[in-house]
Amino acid sequence: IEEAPPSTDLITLTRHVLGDQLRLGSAATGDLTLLLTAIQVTSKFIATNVRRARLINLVGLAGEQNVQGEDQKKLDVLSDDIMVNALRASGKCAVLVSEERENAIIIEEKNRGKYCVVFDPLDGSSNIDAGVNVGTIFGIYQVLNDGSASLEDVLQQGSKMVAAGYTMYGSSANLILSTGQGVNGYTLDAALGEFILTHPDIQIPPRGKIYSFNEGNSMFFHEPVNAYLHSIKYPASGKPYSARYIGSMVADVHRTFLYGGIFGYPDDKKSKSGKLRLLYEAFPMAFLTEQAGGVATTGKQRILDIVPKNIHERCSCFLGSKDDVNDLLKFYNDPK
Ligand code: AHM
Ligand code: MG
Repeated sequence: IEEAPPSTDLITLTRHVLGDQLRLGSAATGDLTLLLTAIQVTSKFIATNVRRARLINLVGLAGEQNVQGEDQKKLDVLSDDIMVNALRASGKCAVLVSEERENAIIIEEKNRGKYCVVFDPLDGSSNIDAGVNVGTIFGIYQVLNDGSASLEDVLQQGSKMVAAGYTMYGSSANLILSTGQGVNGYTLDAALGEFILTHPDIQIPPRGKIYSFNEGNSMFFHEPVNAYLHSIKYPASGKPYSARYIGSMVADVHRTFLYGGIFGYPDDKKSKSGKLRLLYEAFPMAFLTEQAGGVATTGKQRILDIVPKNIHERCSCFLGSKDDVNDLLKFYNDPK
């Protein structure tokens, strides 16, 4: 069998985003493209570290020393450093919020740009020792007033984000991105060092056959969630849904985008606000979900409508196929 010749017209992430910006005309300054270039570099750097983690002593606890007597950093602390350094150096950021840091970083005036980036540098890092997929999640806002930089800039509704995405570090590194005109997926070509467009215009199937919850928490779940789960496990059709739960949000959401179904991390009787963080977990994933034709809700309201009160707050989170999430909402709206 003859192999097809390799493509000589690769669409890189930068080329793709630049094309979008050019189409927007004079309003676009190219700043977002430059910021996304910085984010791409961090993803490549983190991907390399995740892959080599065991070999270069990155697994384990921060605070330990390696054989050379150097302080070791846990992979999530290292990933956070990588992100903060690159974003600050890009000159395009005003405020940064990281899961790893208690306080927001206000970028000093001389390096300041007009974007704010909220991110979880290495989500799912508790899985890393087992080689499970982990990822970086990010959301991008524009500052409220040009030149300024304050906490208010990152306490805006999720719907105000101008872009959001994640990079999943698995057998390959996949960067999924939306700048508000649909969702595209890019795969890192390690030889070229470029993210290449491999999943154009991702649309979540309107209905799936998979549910993804940590059902071990069922005894704490509120009634609508348990009633919904019962309905998909004991359906009149006799065809129950399949359970898939990796426990790494990026991987569980990624599968949900491609195959459809529902992902949920609800608030419950024990975790009153759920577990997932609003700013840098729920918002970016909700933004991508809606851009891909799905629904993202807390059960009581649209996630992107929430106005955050503090940068690390948590929220209940369900997202995925439109029909599946709407089925769940019926149990919230019409409790028996
Ligand atoms: P982390 O930010 O400390 O890594 O926690 C977030 C992770 C998500 O990736 C995942 O969806 C969730 O925690 C899994 O939680 P649980 O182990 O309670 O099911
Ligand atoms: Mg996290």
